[in-house]
Amino acid sequence: MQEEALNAIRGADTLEALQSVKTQYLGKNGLVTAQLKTLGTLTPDERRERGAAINLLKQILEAATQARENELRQAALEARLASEAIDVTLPGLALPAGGLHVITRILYELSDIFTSLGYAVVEGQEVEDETHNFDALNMPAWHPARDLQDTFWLENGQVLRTHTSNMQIRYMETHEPPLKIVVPGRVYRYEATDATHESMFHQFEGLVVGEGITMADLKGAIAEMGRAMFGKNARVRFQPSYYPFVEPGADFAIWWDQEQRWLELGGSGMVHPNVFRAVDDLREARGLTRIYEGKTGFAFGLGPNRIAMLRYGIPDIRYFYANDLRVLTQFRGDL
Ligand code: FA5
Repeated sequence: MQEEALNAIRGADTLEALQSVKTQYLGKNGLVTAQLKTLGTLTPDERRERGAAINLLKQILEAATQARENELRQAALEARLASEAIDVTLPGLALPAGGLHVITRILYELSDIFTSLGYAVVEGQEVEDETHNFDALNMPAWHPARDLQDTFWLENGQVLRTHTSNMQIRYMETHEPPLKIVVPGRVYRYEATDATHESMFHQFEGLVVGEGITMADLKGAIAEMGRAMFGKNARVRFQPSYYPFVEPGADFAIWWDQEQRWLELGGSGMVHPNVFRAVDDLREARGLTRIYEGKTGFAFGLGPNRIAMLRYGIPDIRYFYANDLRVLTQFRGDL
């Protein structure tokens, strides 16, 4: 029986199997216990001899059970350690990380350039009234220039701003000169979309107001921006153009040396006296001093989409806003 019991103990490959073998031999109704119970029928001499043998068997089986139990526990521990081991040399799981939109990065880049020139960056509302989007910018309702920018009208008579120039008015209305601001933001136009026109796009506006500001200051600011964005050989070109809120007005282009071509970027000019007058009217209505009449200033507005398209070779403006990750992740950059 000893041989058979030892085999069963050594062959038990789980703690549960071992427990049932132990019960089978050493339990209250087990085989070894049953043998002890037979001792009563023997003579005292036989009982002593037989009793000693059975106790020895019991001790051997208990020791073997304990040993097997230790083995099984050790093996289970090792298996667990092995399965939970961390191999620090394995490559990590690549978690998908977001990134800044390519237009956001251009707007940050432009804002950084002008911040370093002492400009403040301000943002403004996209739902605007006619006064700030048109009237105060020298575009009264009868003015043909109103048709230059097709407009999304809201049911309450407000508009989705057609340009960031609304912030010229909003800022001057509540701040005194001298001032230097830039305005990155979204604008909206009710027009058919094509490769270079979207109904929602971005603009980047600049406004400087003080005493004795001239066209040379405007040119200097645009040239500084050009060099910071397109390298030290960048040059600026101005061509006469018409915007109701500036006089004189000019479109500007920057020489992109690397590509040996001019980049038409936007419009600019000297702030029209009618704009200063309208701002003073708005200030007066708020109980603030008339302070802009007689001041001088320049303003510009450009399209960052165009910069991004040319710089990164993006052929269609609609890619920027179609939320196609195959396009956007190519320009993710660092966070
Ligand atoms: C304006 O919006 C003026 N507010 C700019 C300005 C500011 C002039 C200050 C003078 C002083 P314009 O409509 O040309 O001007 O638009 C400016 C730039 O926005 C354009 O050069 C172009 O780059 C971009 N743009 C205009 N319409 C669209 C469009 N539908 N889709 C994408 N970009 C556009």
